[in-house]
Amino acid sequence: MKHLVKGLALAVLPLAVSMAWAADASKTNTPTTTYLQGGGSTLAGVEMFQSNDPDAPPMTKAEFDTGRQVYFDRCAGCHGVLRKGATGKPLLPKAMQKLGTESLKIFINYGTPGGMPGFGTANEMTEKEIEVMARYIQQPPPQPPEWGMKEMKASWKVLIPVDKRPKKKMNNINIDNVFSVTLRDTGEVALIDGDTKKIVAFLKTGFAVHISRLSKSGRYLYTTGRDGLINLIDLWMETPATVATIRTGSDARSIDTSKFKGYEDKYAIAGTYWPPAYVLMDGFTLEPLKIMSTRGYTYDEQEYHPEPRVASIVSSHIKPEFVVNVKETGKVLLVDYSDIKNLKTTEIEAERFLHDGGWDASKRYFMVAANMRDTVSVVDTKEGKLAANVKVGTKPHPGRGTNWVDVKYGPVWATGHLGDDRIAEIGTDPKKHPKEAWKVVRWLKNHGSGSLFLKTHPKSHHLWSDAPLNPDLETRQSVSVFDLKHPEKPATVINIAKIAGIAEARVAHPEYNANGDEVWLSVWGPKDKESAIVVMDDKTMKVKTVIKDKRLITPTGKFNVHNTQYDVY
Ligand code: DHE
Repeated sequence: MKHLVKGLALAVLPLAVSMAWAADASKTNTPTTTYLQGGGSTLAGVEMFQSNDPDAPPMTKAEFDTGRQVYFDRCAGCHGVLRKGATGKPLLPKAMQKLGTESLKIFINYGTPGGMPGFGTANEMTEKEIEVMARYIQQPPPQPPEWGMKEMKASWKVLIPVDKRPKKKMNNINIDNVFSVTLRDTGEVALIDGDTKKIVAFLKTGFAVHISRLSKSGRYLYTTGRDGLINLIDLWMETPATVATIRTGSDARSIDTSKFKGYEDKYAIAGTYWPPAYVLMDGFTLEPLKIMSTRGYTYDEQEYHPEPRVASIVSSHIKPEFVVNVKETGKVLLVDYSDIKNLKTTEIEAERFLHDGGWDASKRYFMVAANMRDTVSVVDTKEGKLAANVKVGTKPHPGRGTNWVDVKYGPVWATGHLGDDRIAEIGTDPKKHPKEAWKVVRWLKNHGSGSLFLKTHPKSHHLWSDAPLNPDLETRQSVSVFDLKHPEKPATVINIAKIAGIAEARVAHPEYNANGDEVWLSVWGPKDKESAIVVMDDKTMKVKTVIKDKRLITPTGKFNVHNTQYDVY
């Protein structure tokens, strides 16, 4: 049986990667699911879903609705709303029908060697839900509604107008060292004072907030939920609170704000997975100003793609530009916000499928992972063109990556990988180190594959790297710490979950404090069990504090105000 699973998986879905294993299980625990768990139905007298594909297996309307919700929560991030594939393989009806319900159930239950989790073996889906999903993906994908200016304006709320906000900082918090922590499964962020380690506020946000970003001034914090809900949080208030919200679409991952001189805090930009677009907004109120679709042609095959999703966005410090990465077309857009009525964009052919990335230390070059092509694309934002496509390891996943000066090769930016246990150091100084520029100059060995994030800091000579998606428990609970003065030495491996005294958790997303002498790590437990944040002393690699609170549920990303504001990583 094991062989059959492996064989099928290798043949059909070898590259599918999903991180949706952590999706909110309660979302599927609807009355519909309870009905589904109740066992098979004879379907007599049950309202059926009217599929327009005669070859698709029958489903009741209730089963179809469950399938749609589960697909959105757990599958769409990797396979796409229209199922044309990206990080995961395409799941188009004809190919799925060819495989048939029984084979599909095996994939969903056991996962694939390429990285798709076993939703059955991990207790993420019941047997009945797996059976429903196996039939659901043989149906033509339903297209969610569009979301234009009318819908955005209707969703837009200014809770505290600009003239009613404080004129100066009203609290005693050192906001430079506040951490905004994603509480993935409660739809909240926790703001934690990095000096005192006390929780300042829990703020309601969108569903499974993806990232937090800071305005240039450091006063405003922006979050985006996977459901497209943006929160604008004012850190100057006595207790920091949300002052405006808007829904920019129904599926989203990215947000940033204008950082060029003269435009500080003026504009915000949010990218959406659905509808595939980005929207420019007033930075102080979130009023939507302009929506730009990203539908179009892939850079290489010049095939029309109906769903080119906006992945990472960064904000230039050297030009009035946002860098917008379009996943499925493999294009990087430099969006000039100096005149948004006559918007100019530079469209750069990079690689597919663009995902996450960050600046090199000079903040001229943007480094972005095209994870399914094992490539890091380097964009020269000064010249407005592609500097290089660098081949790295299997499925690079840098987060924003991290920068340091290699003892031999000069300035480098680095990424870890989902698909192997190496960290690739890429030379980033074409002036002083032209031979090393845009080449992998050194490989470091992480304690395992399944790495998502890594960090060092200009004041540190340590590099911290996680492996939260590794199948081995001990590995995903641990981090590697490298001594960058001696890169030839193996890393020190520390089990962070053990330090927190939490058995059932994975450890993710190292983030430095503003001073660069502490590293914060998320001990990310299941949503009904304990989680924690562990604060490590960077120099001694010993624990400083374990932050626990019963409201600290499923912490994942952590964003230090200072480091995020100035793009220090
Ligand atoms: Fe992320 C960054 C997309 C799953 C935690 N993630 C990003 C970015 C994108 C993205 C496009 C870059 C945003 C930017 O910089 O503007 N992530 C996706 C997905 O499509 C995917 C694979 C599946 C999904 O359905 O969302 C996915 N991501 C996850 C998780 O399961 C993680 C581990 C836990 C969670 O909170 O959901 C996760 N992603 C993060 C974090 C960042 C991120 C913490 C920001 C890293 C940083 O330091 O900037």
